[in-house]
This record gives sequence, C-alpha cells and structure tokens, in this order.
Amino acid sequence: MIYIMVKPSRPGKMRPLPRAGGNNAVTGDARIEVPPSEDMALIPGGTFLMGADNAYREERPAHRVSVDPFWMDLSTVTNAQFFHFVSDTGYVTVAERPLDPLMYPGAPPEMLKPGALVFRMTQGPVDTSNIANWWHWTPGAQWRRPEGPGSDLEGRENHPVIHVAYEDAQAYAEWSGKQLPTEAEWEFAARGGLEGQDFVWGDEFSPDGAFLANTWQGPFPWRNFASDGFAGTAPVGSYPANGYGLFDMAGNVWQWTTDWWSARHEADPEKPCCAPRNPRGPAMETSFDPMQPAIRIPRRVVKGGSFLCAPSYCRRYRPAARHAQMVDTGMSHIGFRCIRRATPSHQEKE
Ligand SMILES: [Ca+2]
Repeated sequence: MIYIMVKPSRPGKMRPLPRAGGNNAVTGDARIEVPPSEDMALIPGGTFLMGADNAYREERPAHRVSVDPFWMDLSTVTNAQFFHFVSDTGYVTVAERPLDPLMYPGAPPEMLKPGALVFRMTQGPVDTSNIANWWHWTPGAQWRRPEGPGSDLEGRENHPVIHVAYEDAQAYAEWSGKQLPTEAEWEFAARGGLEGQDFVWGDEFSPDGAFLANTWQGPFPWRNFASDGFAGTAPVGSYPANGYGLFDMAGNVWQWTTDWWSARHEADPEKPCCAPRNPRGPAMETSFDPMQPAIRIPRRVVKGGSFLCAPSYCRRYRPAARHAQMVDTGMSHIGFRCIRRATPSHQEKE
C-alpha cells in the first residue's frame, strides 16, 4: 500500500522567463526568482560545453550548445507522485499492457505478457558482455510491483518511480503541466554551473571519501558493498544537491530525455557564434539499434546513470554520459523528472 507523503505540484500560471544570455549568465530578472512550484529550481540557461572527450565514444565530441532558461523538478518523480497521477487519471503504464507480437518477431509467448525488465544480482562473476545475465523479463513487473508479483512499494513511497516507459513519463508530464527535458537541457542542468567537469559536483568522484551519488561499489553484477548506503534505489534527495539545487542528477535512476539516440554528438560549427540553441537531437531513424535490425523500436537518450553503475563496468554517473533506451521498455533503473519552459519559441514539439 502506498501512503502519499509528497504533495505533487499541479499546473499553475507560467511566469515569463527571459531569453538565454551569455555564458551561464543568470539574467537577474526578478520575475523568475519565484518558482512556479516549490519543488522546482530555475535553470538559468546559457552556453556550455556538452559531452566529453575523455570517456565513452558516444559522448564525443565535446561541443558548445546554448539552452534557454527553464524550471526543473528538484527530484525525480517519486512513487507517491506517480500514484497520485494514476489515481487521478486511471492511467495504465506500458508495462501493464500486453505486447504486440508484430513488433517482436520470434519472441516466445511468455515474453509478450505484460511485464518489465528486472535486475537480479548474480551468484558470482559472469560474462559482462551479456546483459541477459542480470536483466530478466519479468511478467507482472511494473511500477507498483518493482520486482514482479509479490513485491510492493511499502517503504519506497519517496523512491523514484521505475519501470516507466517513455510514453508513461510523457503522460505524467502532460498531466502535471510540464514537459520532459531535451538532452541538452538535462545536461546543462546536471552540470550545475560547472564547466567541463567529470561529475556534477566537480572532478573528483569521492572527495574526502564522501559518496555524493547512489552508484554501485564492488564487482558488478554479483557483489554490491553499498558503501554509499543503498544497494537499490535511494529515496530522492538522499545526497547533496548540485549547484542548481537539483538532487540525484548522478546515479539512483537513469532519466528520460526527449532526444532520439545518436551514436555521437555533432561537432562544433566552424563559427563560434553559431552554437546550436535548444537542440532537440537527430531524427528518429538514427535511433534504431543496428545490432537488432528486426526490432523496430526507436530509442531515446537517457541520462544520469543509476544505482547499477559500477566503475568496473559502467562509469556513466557523469553529466556527459548517455545511454540508448528503447521507448517501450520499463526497467528497474529508469525514472524521469520534468521541466517547464516559458517562451513560446522554446515550447517543445515532439
Ligand atoms: Ca549504491
């Protein structure tokens, strides 16, 4: 049973925001200093270095991008907030609906039952090139039953909602009068005003031995020391906020963005004046998985890494990190948060 502990924000009157200024410039406009709701922070907008050249190939090249100001949820959407949404609308998530056999040629019938991919720790070391060693299609798994039948959300009211497909996140965003962020918006916000640093708090992963995000310590996927306090998801806000006051922009759960996946970023334009402003990513056609040509499920970019990211396997608890996620699949480590844009030219078209 879920107990409502957090009162979700509801649609309210939008305050006008100014246009993007210079490099990470806060405009000083008094009208934007009062947030549309108390659980959102102003992200001032500006030009920043997106991506990284010192890590995974898909993060390259680092390049300059501008984004307009917007508001962002302080935390990822919680189970309690999602419960409120479902109670209000009767919404049924993708993980609760049967799968269309035409979209999954050759899939056995048991794979077409409603469900989601559930992470299970292995008994010992396994081949880490095969994610099927720890991801298991679990009929009956969904946001209310994160580990499948018999599991529930008792004690996890303030944990991030998981097993949400892209359209579930989008439906929640529309209900709450908000939008989902682009990859550029998400990354700008995650960096918290720091330029080109590895982590959302600086260049050192664990300054003075402190854990600043919920990741994985120990050999993945068979031993989790949970030195950071949590083996699974953590309640939102369990670690310090970044420079913009946002919690969990690294680790805990991956977060949906609206951009279709591309294998790498666009390079800087020849003229430094012309950094892309409010980019929205490539066309959908670029996003299909070339390793699974029979599966025509497009993929969007998720950001932030999760409690399953271990340095030995997936060092993706960094703002530049990105991952391709099929839009229809709920997983144990994917959630989302919303934003609000203000200027008409900045409104999303998805
Ligand atoms: Ca952890």
